[in-house]
Amino acid sequence: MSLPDAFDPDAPAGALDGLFGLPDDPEQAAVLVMSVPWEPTTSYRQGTAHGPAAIARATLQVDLHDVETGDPWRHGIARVEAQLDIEALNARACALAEAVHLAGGVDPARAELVAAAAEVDALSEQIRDEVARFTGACLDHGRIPAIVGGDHSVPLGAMIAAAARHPGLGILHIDAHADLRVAYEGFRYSHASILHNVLEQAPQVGPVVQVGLRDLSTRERARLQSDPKLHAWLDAELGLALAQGQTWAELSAQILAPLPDKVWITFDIDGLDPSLCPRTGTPVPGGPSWREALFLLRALSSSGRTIVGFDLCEVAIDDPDDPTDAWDAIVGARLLYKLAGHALRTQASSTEIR
Ligand SMILES: [Mn+2]
Repeated sequence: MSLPDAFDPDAPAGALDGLFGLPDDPEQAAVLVMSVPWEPTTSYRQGTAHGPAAIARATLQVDLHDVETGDPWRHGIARVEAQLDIEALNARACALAEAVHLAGGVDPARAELVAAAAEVDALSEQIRDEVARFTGACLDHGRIPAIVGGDHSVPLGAMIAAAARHPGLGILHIDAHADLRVAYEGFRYSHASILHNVLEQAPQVGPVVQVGLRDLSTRERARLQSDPKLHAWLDAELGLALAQGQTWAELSAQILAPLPDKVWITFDIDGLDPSLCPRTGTPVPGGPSWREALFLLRALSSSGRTIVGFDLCEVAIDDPDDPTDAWDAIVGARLLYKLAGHALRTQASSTEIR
């Protein structure tokens, strides 16, 4: 797969171009991106449903040569439309969820809240199945699937589909939260439950490596200590090790050690230092810096493992019509390009990408 020779990677992107100013041609692209503007279970602060469109706009000012991964653009990065009207489903689900959020969760004595949460769960299963269909089709055709959320409930179907095709699949999960809650506010498919749901609904998933965790419930902490699939790196532990003189390179090697040959990356932007994502739904102080996160990705893509696909969730902006409200999307667009570049680096022939 390659672009026409006439394409100039240094030319300014036009407003009508696809992601990163590249032709939006899924037939010719190695990385296929599905936008999933979905956020009904966002419990604190909304705006991540604007994430995919804001990221897409911000990609137009990303330089296409990447000093770490080479020239990912040569392999093509194109959007694929969902077969569902996700915006309409999201509007419906958010309207249903609003009363639940206002009540602080589902009160079992209030039948209307129980019914609303059940309907949100059913809509969430439609999203899960559509994301699984897309991911499975990408993998079956030798492409790299990339899911852009939306809240962090979005990529459940992706990890189900990827694990079905790669039994034992490892998950690299970057997040401030463990996302191991058994439902949250009464929503089974909550952003706070994604890893619990992955472990429950994708039993073929192997080791799950979690990085940057700094906001845990008591039960989540207990599960981290008891579930043999989970390899969690609390941000406090990482900070302590760095303060005591361990290097990030040493820590990165230890972090990645449990991962098998095939890896899915699930990246919640709130895992990063919140100066990089101030508008995300549930920001928490601390977390890896930009450089640390990119080093970890580089260590992974240099390790001989294959990144089979990835998702990027929880990038949010407040006002999609305000061009100055773009910082989080700028970070998200650059992270999307880095993720694509590192995934390609593990799959493309070494003569093309070093
Ligand atoms: Mn999170």
